Order: sequence, then C-alpha cells, then structure tokens
Amino acid sequence: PRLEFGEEKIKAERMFGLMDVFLKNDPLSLQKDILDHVEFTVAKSRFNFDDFEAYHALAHSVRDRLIERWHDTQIHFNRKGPKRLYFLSLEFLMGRSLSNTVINLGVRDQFADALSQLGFEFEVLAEQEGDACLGNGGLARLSACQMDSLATLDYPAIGYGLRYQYGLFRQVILDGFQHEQPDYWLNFGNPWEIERVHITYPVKFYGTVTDEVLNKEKHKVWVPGEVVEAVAYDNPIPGYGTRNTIVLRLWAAKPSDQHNMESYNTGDYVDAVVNRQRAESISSILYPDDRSYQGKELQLKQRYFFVSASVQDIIRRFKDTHKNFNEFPEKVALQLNDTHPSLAIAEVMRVLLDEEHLGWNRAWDIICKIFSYTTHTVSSEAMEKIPVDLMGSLLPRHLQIIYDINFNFMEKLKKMIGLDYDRLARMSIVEEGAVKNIRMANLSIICCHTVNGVSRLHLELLKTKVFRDFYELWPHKFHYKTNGVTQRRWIVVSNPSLCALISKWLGTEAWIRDIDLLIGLRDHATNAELHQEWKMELCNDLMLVCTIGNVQVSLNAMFDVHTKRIHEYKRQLLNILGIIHRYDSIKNMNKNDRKKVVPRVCIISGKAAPGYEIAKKIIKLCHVVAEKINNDNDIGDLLKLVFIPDYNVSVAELVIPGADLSQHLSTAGHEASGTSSMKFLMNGCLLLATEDGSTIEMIEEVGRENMFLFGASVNDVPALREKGPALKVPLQFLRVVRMIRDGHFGLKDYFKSLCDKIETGNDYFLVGADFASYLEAQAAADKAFVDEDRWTQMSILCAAGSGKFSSDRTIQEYAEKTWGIQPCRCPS
Ligand code: NBX
Repeated sequence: PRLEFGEEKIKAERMFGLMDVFLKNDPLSLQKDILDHVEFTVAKSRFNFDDFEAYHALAHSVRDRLIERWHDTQIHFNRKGPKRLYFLSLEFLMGRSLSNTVINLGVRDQFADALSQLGFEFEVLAEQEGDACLGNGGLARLSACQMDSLATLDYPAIGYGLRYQYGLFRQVILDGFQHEQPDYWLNFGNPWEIERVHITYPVKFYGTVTDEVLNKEKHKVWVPGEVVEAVAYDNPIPGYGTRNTIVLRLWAAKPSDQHNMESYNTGDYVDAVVNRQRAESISSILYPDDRSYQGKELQLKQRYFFVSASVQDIIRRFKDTHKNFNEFPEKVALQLNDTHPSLAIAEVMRVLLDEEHLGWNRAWDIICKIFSYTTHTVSSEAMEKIPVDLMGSLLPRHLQIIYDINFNFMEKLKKMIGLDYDRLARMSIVEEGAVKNIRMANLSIICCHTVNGVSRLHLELLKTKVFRDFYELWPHKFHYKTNGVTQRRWIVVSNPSLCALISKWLGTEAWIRDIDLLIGLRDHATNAELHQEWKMELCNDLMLVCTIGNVQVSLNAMFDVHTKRIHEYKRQLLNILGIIHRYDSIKNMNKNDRKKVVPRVCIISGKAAPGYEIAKKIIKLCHVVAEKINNDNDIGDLLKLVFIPDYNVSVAELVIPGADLSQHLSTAGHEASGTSSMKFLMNGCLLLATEDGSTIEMIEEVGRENMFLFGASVNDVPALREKGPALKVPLQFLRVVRMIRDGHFGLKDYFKSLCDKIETGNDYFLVGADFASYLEAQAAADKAFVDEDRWTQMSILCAAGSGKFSSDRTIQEYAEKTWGIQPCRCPS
C-alpha cells in the first residue's frame, strides 16, 4: 500500500515517545463514558434519558476519543515540523458526523455493543443528528470529502472556514412551490466542535492608510474604523485506518473588547452594547447562491473576516518556530478553494509588507511560491468581481496592494506582448467600465503558482476559452486534478451492506484505504453467485421507499434518480419533459404494450437559489406533473414521480444506495466536473449522462457500453446554438412543450416563461436539440433493465471501475504535484 511507512520508520517514530492509548474502548469503559456524559454533560439522570439525550452523550464520548487522537497528531506534527497545507474554503458541507467518525476511528461495533447493553440502538441514535450544511453544493461537499482524504492519507493539513450560525436554507415545499426557511443548526448545541475562547484574532475594517517612517524607512499604516474579534471553533477530522486526526478550524465573529471603546463615552451605553452585537452578523449567514457573487458589503466583510483570521493563525503558527520568513515557502502551502478566499493573497502581502517589513520584492517572491488555486466553474460570467469603491472603503490598504500588483504585472506584460491594449485590458486585474471592478480570478492566476481545473475537459475549456490569454502567457501554471469523493462516507457509512459485499468478494477491507483494489471486482463480474448477492443488494431499496413517503410504488420498478442543485444547465427540465413524454406514451398504449413497460419511480430532488425564478418554476412544474401522474389510476405503478424536499447530505446518503439509474444531464461544456455521479457510480448505480465534465473520464474507466450516454458533445454545442430558429427539434419535444403550454398540468400562464426559454431559437441549453437522443438513451436503459443479468453485470463493472473517482487519488495528486507536502503519520 502506497502510504504506509516501513516498520523501521515506525520504530524510529516510537523513539520520540510512545503514544499510549488513553481512553479505553472495551464495552464497560464505553458504557461508563456514555453514562458519565448523560449525567454530567447532558445533565440528565443516568436512569432516565431519551434517544436524543443518549445521542448527545454518545457524541461526547466519541468526541473525547477524537480529541485524544487529535492532540497526539498535533504533538507529532509539531515534533516533525513538516510543510503544512492550509485549505481555505468558504464552504464545507459536512452533513452528519457520528457514523463517519466512529467508522474512521474503528470503534463503531464497540460503541454499538455498548449501547445495546444500555438498551439503545446505534442506528436510531445516529438518526438524531442534524446535518451541518455550511455550504451550497458540489464545491462544499468536495471540501468535506477532501478533508477526509487528507486525514486518512496522513497529510499535515488544516482546513479553514466560517462557522455560520445559519447554514444553507431549509427547503419547504408548499403547494409545490419552494419556500426558504432559516437553518439555525446550532439550536441544540454542536458536540463536534471545540470552542477555543483563547484563540482569537482582531480583524480590521474601513479606516484610512497613512505613511509613517520607521527606522528611516517609509511604511504604510492602516488605521481601521472598526475591529471585530474572530474566535476559533475546532472540528476534529479523523482519518480512517490511522491515528491521524486533523482539524477544520471555523471562525465565528464576536465584538472586540480592545477596540471600539470610545462608543461608551458617548453616554448612550445601551445603544453602544446593542451595536456591538452587530459584529456577530459577519459570520451569521451562508449566502445561498451557488453561482454568482452578490457584491454586497456584508459578503465582502465575511470573506475578509475569514481570510484575515486564517492568515493571522497561519503566520502565528509559523513564527512560533521560526525567526524569519526565509523558510516560509518550504513550510506553508495555501490552497484557495475557488476565488472566494482569494483576498488571502492581498492579506499575506499586507502582513509581510506592513507588519513584517519584508519589502516588496521579498514579499512578492513568497506570495508566488505559496498559493495555489482551484476553479470550479466553466463560465467567465460566473467569475467574481468586487466593485473597486466597495473594496476601497472596506479594505483601503488591500486595494492599494492589488493596484500595485496589477501595475507591476501590466508593466511586465507590456514587455512580453507589446501594446495589445485589448488583451492588456482583458488580463488586467482591474476591470474598467461604468463600475470599476477587481477581477478575483485574474488576481488569483497572476499570484498563484498553479491553477487547477476539476476535470480534464474543464482544463481544456480553461485553456481555450475562460483563461485563454493567461494560458498562452503561462502554460506551465495550468493543470487539472479530476475531483473525487470519499468511499468512506459514500460506501462504508451510507451503504454498509454493499461495503460488506465488496469486502467479502475482494477478500479484504483494504480497499477502504486503497481504492485501486476495487478493480478486483471485475474478475467476478460474471460470477453467478456474486450476481445473486449483488441483485439482492440492488433490490434493497427500502430506505429509499421510506424516504419518498406517501407515494405508493412498486418494488420491481426502476428507481431513477436526479438529485443536485436546480439549474437550467443541469437540465432538470429535460428530465421532466422526458417523464411527460413517457406518461403520454403509456396513455396512448394498448393493454398488451403496457405489459412491456418497465415500471419507473422517478425521483428528483434539489434546491433552487432563492432568487432564481426559472429554477423555482422547474420545481413547481415537477410538482404539477407529479400530481397528475401519481393520481392517474389508469397508469398505476407504471410511472411515479416524487420530489424529495430539502436535499442535503443525509438525503443523499439514503437515495444514492437505493438508486438503479441516475441522471447527469448538463449541456456538454457546462459542468466543470460533477461529483454526485461518482457517488452513484461507486454504489453500482448506472448512469444516464451527457459527455461532460467527469462523465467523460468515467467512459474510460467503466466503458461506454456500461453507461447510457446521449446528447451533443462539447464540440457540437456552438454549431447547434448558431442554428437558432433553424435548429431541428423532434415532434415529441414540440408535443410535450405544447401540453404544458395548453395547461394540461394547469397554471399555463405561470409556465409560459419556462416554455419560452426552450422555444427553438431561444434554447440556450439545447433541451430540444438533445431530446431525441435523450429518449433513445432512456429506451436503452429500459431495455437493459429487463435483462437482469446484463444489468447486474453493468452495475458490478460500474462499481469496479469507480476507483479513479476517490478523493484519495485527487488529494494524493494535489499533495505531490501542487502542494509539495508529505505524509506525516502519527505512531499508534
Ligand atoms: O463544484 C461545482 C461545480 O458546478 C461542479 O461541476 C463541481 O463538480 C464542483 C466541485 O468541483 N461548483 C459549485 O458547487 N459552486 C458553488 O457551490 C458556489 C458557491 C458559492 C459561489 C459560487 C459557486 N459564490
């Protein structure tokens, strides 16, 4: 196995001091610990407590073990002094922690036994936990998967983020319409975090910049207008099959005591205290838009707050063991998860210049060595811009620094490319126009040593379209690391029966750390005995059936799942139109033909950004269509449509293991990568997909014959769009759109704008152009499903070929090629 240290090395590590296991994991010790927490942490009598209280006591006992390992890991890292990775992300979608933690710690069965002796069931208690939804979608869940891999692969890493008091809004469906409700997730306390009241940093805002002379040298001094305190909350992240436990440090804002004192002298004490509380609003809310930057002052404040606290913490940790900054680039790698934390560049520069007095050249040299950036989008329009006026008022010194970086870059660029003013203007960090903006992507590309895309196709689009000018200038900076997901959460935790089956047939559990072993399933792909067991596994849709609640479904049906954020480019509309077509076709069939129809349960789930009108209409359309189909007795079990509200990590954990078919319908060239497809693939779910983002790479891993592919390829898209009104769309498409327009499902006025959007000539995402090919792929899926052996074999081959899509592979590539960090394994 690639990351294990040799015996010799482990012995050498022991010489530094053996780390005794402190807390014991035998049944009696565990029971005692749980009851102690019932009595003293939850403060309930140990003779009388319910499931919820038991969950909290259990979580605290698990947390104690996490803390022990985390301390040991810290001590080990501090002794070894390795280069560390600092992973900066505004979003982490962690979901629940209990099951994942006990599995990674290797104490799940011990805890389950201890609990059963106390009269509780582990699974029931695990259900008590709420989701931590501190992120929007793919990008945020990716951060969570990557933290799991960093810990498991023993990398010395720290994640930094924000401790939002309100997570992503809860989606409530009333009469088929999405409504948003606040997710005040900390209501019942959060046993997985450790509040660090003594780890706090002041964060400055507003004010002015003055010149001062110090030791005969001129320096800039930023005199802030407001100071807020950042408090650390540590969330330990355990690795699997290792003692290593790393940390995700989240910052919360609180009023500062050292500053802003003058307000008390005004006499209005009560107002002054109330005003102080406003500081907390900085970290209170996660912005619910998964594409665009709002350019709001509070959002910028939030980002700088996060960046400043993290940078202070990183520099403090470095200075604890170093006298000067010579070694900084050898000890520190800073990863920017999209441009959201890219103010960190200007902040490190500011600290090195104004506080450490390093001088421009030395500071700039350091900046260019420590930062790397990963982009998660394919469109230039989605790139973040910050209005210059806003930045100038909130962060006056940072604006100066960014202007200086830009000036130097422009001078250099002119020497390299000449006076090509159009190109200079495109590449400038500052966008001129009615409103002047700072382009955060340009800032990031100019200052980072590496720019990563999240799939091979994504890099291609960056090189030829989005960042073309920069690619031509610095081809060596551009790379890709195809995304991955952690098999610990997405198989071991969420699909324990499949996990056991895989381990049985591979004859080992080692694939949980070494995903490459999964390929071994291929050797058994035609084995009749495995087929039997695998089929049982595929039929095990009960959890899913429970999730969809009151719609009666047939267990023989194909469970067809489409779950992700609602977006025009993700084309949930294509799915719904396909369902209408299926419904219409069945209605027009005679009895005999109906007998040949494969029963389907179509499941759609996902949130629309609160201000995204069209996405909200798509949700409503799904509901009116479901209403019609599900209540049509003539159709019976042949077709059902269910929208599961409030899609989140926990819902995904239920739905993914139960799915037979999953849909990934983005118009080619629009999905940077896509990660839910990887979770389905690992679980042996077949994919119906376009050739986009990561699905292209799946074709190579599992074979075209084991997927249902359709639609225009990325090279076809521009020509199809060109055609405009001359574009040919199939009659079936016109027919289903007509049904909606004519009010077949009601609300025809309401859906008019939706229909107009896919009208020929107006159909940017090519729903009409891809419709015929989509229906063919659906028909192929039906045909394959009827042949049970074929379907089972395809399913086994999908799981067997999914190894590439583990975040362990992604993280190892980042570590070796981008961050330059080594594993640092804590002795156990
Ligand atoms: O990141 C997603 C992409 O759309 C996926 O293709 C990709 O697989 C995934 C991980 O790389 N992007 C994404 O989720 N973006 C956001 O959630 C987002 C959040 C806030 C924001 C902009 C984008 N301001």
